[in-house]
Amino acid sequence: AQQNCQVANIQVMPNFNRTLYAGTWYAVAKKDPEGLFLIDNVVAHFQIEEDGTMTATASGRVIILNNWEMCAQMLATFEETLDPAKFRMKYWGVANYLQSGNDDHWVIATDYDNYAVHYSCRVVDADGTCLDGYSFIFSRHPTGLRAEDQATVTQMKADICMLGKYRRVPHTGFC
Ligand code: ODT
Repeated sequence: AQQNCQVANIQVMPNFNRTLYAGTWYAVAKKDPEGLFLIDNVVAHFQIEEDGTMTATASGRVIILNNWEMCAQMLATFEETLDPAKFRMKYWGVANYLQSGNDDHWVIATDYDNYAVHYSCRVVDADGTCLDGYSFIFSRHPTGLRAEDQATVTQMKADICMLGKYRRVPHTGFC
């Protein structure tokens, strides 16, 4: 495990297989970026298009304009890079008042059937560490991670230098 927290040294999923990754993932924990957007009830659906590219939809509870709580419907396309587990995610909302942007989207680790650890650094600091980033822990199961996956996921949180910075993402049926 790397411990110097250089973004450039972060290890991602070897031989990432987007076809196995496709389908529904429930966020169970999140490390927020500055200016948090998706709060809870976050579910993502990845699909592989006929041309082989990966796209996704996601929904989650957000609060916009100070006090307006709603279920955001989001869309994303993924641009490949030289590393199959590292994408650029272009995202936007179904409604134009939702966030849009272009973030790194790295798959750190997944067993495809139970858990996935996602990482995105938005701003790399002058020393090479991440100044502003976010990460989702995903489960295939709406009830959360299996007990046998928890140690693996904790190790991954440490490897990406975000251990202790996560909060639970409840699923209450809001979205
Ligand atoms: O919630 C935040 O604070 C930052 C996240 C903003 C980007 C959300 C865009 C979602 C677009 C549709 C996405 C699909 C899949 C996403 C999987 C993980 C990362 C968002």
